[in-house]
Amino acid sequence: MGLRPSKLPEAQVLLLGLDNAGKSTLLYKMKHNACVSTVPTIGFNVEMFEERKNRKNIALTVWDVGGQVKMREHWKSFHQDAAAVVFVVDSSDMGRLEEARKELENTLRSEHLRGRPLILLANKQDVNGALTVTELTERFKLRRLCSTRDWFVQPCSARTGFGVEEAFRRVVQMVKLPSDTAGALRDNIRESVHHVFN
Ligand SMILES: Nc1nc2c(ncn2[C@@H]2O[C@H](COP(=O)(O)OP(=O)(O)OP(=O)(O)O)[C@@H](O)[C@H]2O)c(=O)[nH]1
Ligand SMILES: [Mg+2]
Repeated sequence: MGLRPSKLPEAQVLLLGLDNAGKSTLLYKMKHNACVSTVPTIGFNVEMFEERKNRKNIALTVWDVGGQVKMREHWKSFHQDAAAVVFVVDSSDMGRLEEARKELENTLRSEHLRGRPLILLANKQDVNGALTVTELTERFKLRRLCSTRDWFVQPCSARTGFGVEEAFRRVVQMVKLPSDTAGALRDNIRESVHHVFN
């Protein structure tokens, strides 16, 4: 799923969550530190980031997939290469918490996402009455749900920028890079294919 040839270690990050959770707003805040006005995403948005991890530069590709009901059936097409899942929740929308919890549970059941870290973003903290990290952790029963993976809940507001940098840093820290041996093997295969066909 890479967007450009890169010699840097690469990882794909999947940004999921219900429609209106704030995924696209977050993506552009992370990428450009800009407040953009968004429209519901039909399909996906994708951005590349170059970051430092373990004293090396790495390339992160962040896929922001639309969260409307008709889009959710496509989420699974993005599971296979995901090295981390970032699930965005509108912490102020009590009426849709259960729907969000069910979608998260469903997503984490995927074989392809087994053992992948989860970063839950408790977004819209600027709204009065938004659920806290502790409340969200309990409502989502995260300790039980994530007993076999690393997980972290970060409060943030894509609108004001509160917590967004911390959220991104946490993603970089928790993302699992494909092992160097896998990368070397892939490069060897690419070279062999190139050799055979040229
Ligand atoms: N108050 C507040 N509003 C936010 C925040 N983040 C996003 N919004 C608003 O929430 C609405 C939906 O934001 P989007 O980023 O388009 O939501 P999305 O998750 O990408 O939605 P889909 O593309 O339909 O899946 C927009 O009006 C945003 O301005 C936030 O932190 N606080
Ligand atoms: Mg969107």
